[in-house]
Amino acid sequence: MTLDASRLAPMANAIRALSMDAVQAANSGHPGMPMGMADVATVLYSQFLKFDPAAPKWPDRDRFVLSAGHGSMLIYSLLQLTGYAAPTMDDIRNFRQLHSPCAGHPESVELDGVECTTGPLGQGLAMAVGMAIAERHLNATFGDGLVDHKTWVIAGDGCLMEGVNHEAIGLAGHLKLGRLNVLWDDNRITIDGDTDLSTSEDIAARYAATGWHVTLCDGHDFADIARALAEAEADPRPSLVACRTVIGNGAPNKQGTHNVHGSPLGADEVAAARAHLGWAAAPFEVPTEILADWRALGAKGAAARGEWEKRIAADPQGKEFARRMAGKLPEMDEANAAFAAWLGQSQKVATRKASELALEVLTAAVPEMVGGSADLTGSNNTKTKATGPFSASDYAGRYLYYGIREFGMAAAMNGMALHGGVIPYGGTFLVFSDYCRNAIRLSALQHQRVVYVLTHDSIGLGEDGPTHQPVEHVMSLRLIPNLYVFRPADVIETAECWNIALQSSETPSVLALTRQNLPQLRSTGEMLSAKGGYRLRGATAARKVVLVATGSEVALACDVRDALEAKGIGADVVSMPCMELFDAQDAAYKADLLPADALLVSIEAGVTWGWQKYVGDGLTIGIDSFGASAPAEILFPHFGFSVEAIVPKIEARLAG
Ligand SMILES: Cc1ncc(C[n+]2csc(CCOP(=O)(O)OP(=O)(O)O)c2C)c(N)n1
Ligand SMILES: [Mg+2]
Repeated sequence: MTLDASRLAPMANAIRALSMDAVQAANSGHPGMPMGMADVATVLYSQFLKFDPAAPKWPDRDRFVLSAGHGSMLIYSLLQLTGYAAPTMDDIRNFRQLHSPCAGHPESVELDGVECTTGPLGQGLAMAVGMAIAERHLNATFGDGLVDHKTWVIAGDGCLMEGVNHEAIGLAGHLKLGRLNVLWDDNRITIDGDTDLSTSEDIAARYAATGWHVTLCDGHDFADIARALAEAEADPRPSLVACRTVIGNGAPNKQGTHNVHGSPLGADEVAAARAHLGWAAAPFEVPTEILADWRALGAKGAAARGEWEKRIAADPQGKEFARRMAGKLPEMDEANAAFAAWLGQSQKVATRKASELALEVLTAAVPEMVGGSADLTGSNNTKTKATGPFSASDYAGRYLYYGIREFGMAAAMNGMALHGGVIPYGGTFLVFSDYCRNAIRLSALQHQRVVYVLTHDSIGLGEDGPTHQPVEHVMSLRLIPNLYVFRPADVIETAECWNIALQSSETPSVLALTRQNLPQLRSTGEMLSAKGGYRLRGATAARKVVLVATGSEVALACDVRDALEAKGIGADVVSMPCMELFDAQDAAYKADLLPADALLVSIEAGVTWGWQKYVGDGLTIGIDSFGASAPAEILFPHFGFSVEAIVPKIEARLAG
């Protein structure tokens, strides 16, 4: 729909008015960005973006990501004006208030029209890269008839300045994700003031150097914006459109300054802006003709969606596409049978290897799994026969070489999961989870099924030393709400944890896996890991001790138990591959496993902090310092992880 400036200007002013009024009413928020980008957004929505407010989750819609999430009123305005069921005008009146879906920063779990949760600068754009990857992959798999959309991003100076931007655009440029278009709010202002306080980077040159197409426009000239967006759309490379804008455009006395970034304009300036813009309507009211133009624009997407509905109904792959987009797993009977057969074996492998064995089975059974690694494929054991490389020349591939870009990988995986139709998993060393921690947090906050394969999970990695040996990581990841942190003890638990991770469609998972080999401890039982913790060995003599361990320390706990039993001291071993799942069990189950009348002892090659909640004033065996460079067999006893060191401690406590 091509409207001339006389119609577009008042439409853009509706965004400006709603934004300044909502921020004013909340007495907090960011009016500058939505007012500055109102013109660009109006052109995007009126002439370029493919969307249907009546079907916010329509799979072939364009994805729009407001990476500059502080400008949330921009997207809330757009959703309301174009006719989405939510947010309502009342929701907007309650911007930033409890129970309004119009949170301070846009949240994908609050509003169907919000594609991803943004606010942590840089990550929206990086997630958009993942969305563009998913689009190309599904297009290569299902064809143009079902998958043919673009990804549009509005990003600010902050999004471009963050380190993750470098990772994200490097990946996008390399993969030639030409359907990704970033509209940069080039207003030269951030919170502290002018951007020349902190940067003198040639951003256009940087993007061009990573394989992007770069163009620019006057972000307040509708025709020029449309010209630049058309150029971006046509170029086969990912595009950056530098939209030269004035922050807070329309607020006559404050625009162009950092004062409009994150504070209400104030009653006087709001009145002055109304006069300046010729906006006579009361707060939260949009004049009928202007609203009609917006609604007409919203209604036009129904036709394209209708055509698509016809195509999917007629497509032989339509059902499979719908299954994947719904996030439903396929039949897993064969995979389950393969795993059941493992019980009868006695495989002594590292859990990273066990994960690879599980992945061989799972990636063959679940075609939507798309793997990858941040340049540690051979260490993370993430590549399987079923997953060929995903590249600019083969988007059907299911394995991403993310390069040394942990944060970029994690954010891309969030974008892929949010896009839908794929289940991303990716690997790096556990110790580098800190590099991508905020993206892991966003997986959890957004309820996304992303699986982090984090190997080399303790001092057990050996000679690489303390820089590579995680100590606090497993426990600190457990602090993140809605994240399953699995530390499986053997090949059987590893397969179980992988299965749980795949079945958990609203929760991301971390698999903390060993470099070193571990004996197979289980030959019976089905999906015991689903309870988070379970009794692996029962006491023979009268029970005095319960040893609770995870991962590589479960085998040690079994040895400690045997030594105690030989001395007539009865001891159980509880394997606890996932604290979060154990915590969800009922009180009776937990009390049965961790009885009050026994000495409770935790054994984990990580910080002891946190174990007290299970063992009370029992014993916590762990490592509360950094590790050291040496072979693993030397390090474990050196740090007290041996039968010889642990048994006397237990005996002393029992005696004392
Ligand atoms: C990772 C991260 N660091 C810091 C912030 C706090 N913050 C929010 S907006 C902003 C400035 C962003 O500047 P810009 O993107 O140019 O936005 P504009 O002022 O132009 O609206 C900062 C530092 C954040 N949201 N995320
Ligand atoms: Mg800025």
